[in-house]
Amino acid sequence: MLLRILWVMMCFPAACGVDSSSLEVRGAWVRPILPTQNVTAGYLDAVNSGLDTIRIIDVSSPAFDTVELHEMTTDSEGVMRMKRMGALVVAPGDSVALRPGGKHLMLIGPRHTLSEGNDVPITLETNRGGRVTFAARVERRAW
Ligand SMILES: [Cu+2]
Repeated sequence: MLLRILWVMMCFPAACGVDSSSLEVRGAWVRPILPTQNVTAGYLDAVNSGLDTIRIIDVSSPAFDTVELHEMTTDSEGVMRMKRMGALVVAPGDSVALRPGGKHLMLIGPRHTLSEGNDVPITLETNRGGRVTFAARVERRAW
């Protein structure tokens, strides 16, 4: 209830729609950052339990300088490349999986050390100005 009240206080009435409350994030995790790199990837399921299409247009985290929505694609020479997505679209009653080898969050420029077991706060922003904040656990997984 408190979260609900805070939510109402944080956004403009006209911008707060069905989409934000019907967007749910499940199973979020982030790969540990290798000492030689300043980027890592995050994965999750974005679930839309509402009646309207949700477009996730921006992602941010206080733990990183930048967070981008990326997708793995295969170019004309058969090489896998990462491409930035303009938006992540979740159809009503549907879900979108961000997984290794596919769509993912690209977390760029860590602002502090992240160890396994830490939680990374991440915020998704939708096209209606709604926001969903969740914690992604730093985990070492084979795939
Ligand atoms: Cu990427």
